[in-house]
Amino acid sequence: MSTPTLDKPLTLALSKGRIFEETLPLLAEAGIDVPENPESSRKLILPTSDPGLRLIIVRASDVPTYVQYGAADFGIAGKDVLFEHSAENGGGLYQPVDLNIARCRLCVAVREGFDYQEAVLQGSRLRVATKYVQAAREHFARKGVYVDIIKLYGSMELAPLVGLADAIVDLVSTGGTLRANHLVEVEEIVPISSRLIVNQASLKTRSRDLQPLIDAFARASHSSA
Ligand code: PRT
Ligand code: MG
Repeated sequence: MSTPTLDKPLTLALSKGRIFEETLPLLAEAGIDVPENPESSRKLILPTSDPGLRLIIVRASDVPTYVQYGAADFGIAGKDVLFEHSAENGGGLYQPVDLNIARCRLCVAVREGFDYQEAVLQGSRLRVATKYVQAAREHFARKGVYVDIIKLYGSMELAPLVGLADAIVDLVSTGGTLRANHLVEVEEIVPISSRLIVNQASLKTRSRDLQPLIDAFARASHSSA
């Protein structure tokens, strides 16, 4: 007699750091514990207390890619990441729940003393350094401001200080990083939080397993909002 085989566990893609930390309480509300911490264990595949669910730990900006290709059934990613991903790769990700975690805002910031409004009025071409190229391009196009976008992968705050750019487009939460570098926020582009994203095929073929977890995330995010 053959032994019954368990279904492959569902795979949830997460980045370590703030998204992992803020997802733990949502999983706990669904009765799911994660016994290991990715910071100390260095493991990239983590079991949970639910044999039907495992986590994979990937870079924040890679979460949509794992979900889009079905290597993860679902994942959690910031709207900033989702916006850049969909601009480059098209839609195709189902985004059923705003989890209201890892909240911040996408902003334009400049060096203290730089007259941003005047520069915009004058119609001078602004140099803008950012990791969020698509969001920045769209924002300035909407305003009718000509910009040269300079793509950076991190430490955007440095760019206006060393003459690489007039302005940056970056995420701000407490504002501490801007202050420490003598920068000021001059415009909010959009508030940011993280969303649950789901692979379309998984949603069809594994909905019996997935839907209860999607519902649990929705309930947990409402009770914490
Ligand atoms: O770090 P890595 O390059 O691997 O990727 P990542 O920076 O995308 O990952 P992570 O874990 O830092 O951020 C994951 C997600 O958290 C982002 O995609 C956002 O949706 C969200 N989030 C929320 C933030 C912040 N708050 C935030 N404050 N992401 C980044 N920051 C950075 C910001 O870029 C700036 O450098 O924190 C700094 C500003 O913080 P304050 O508090 O000083 O204003
Ligand atoms: Mg980071």
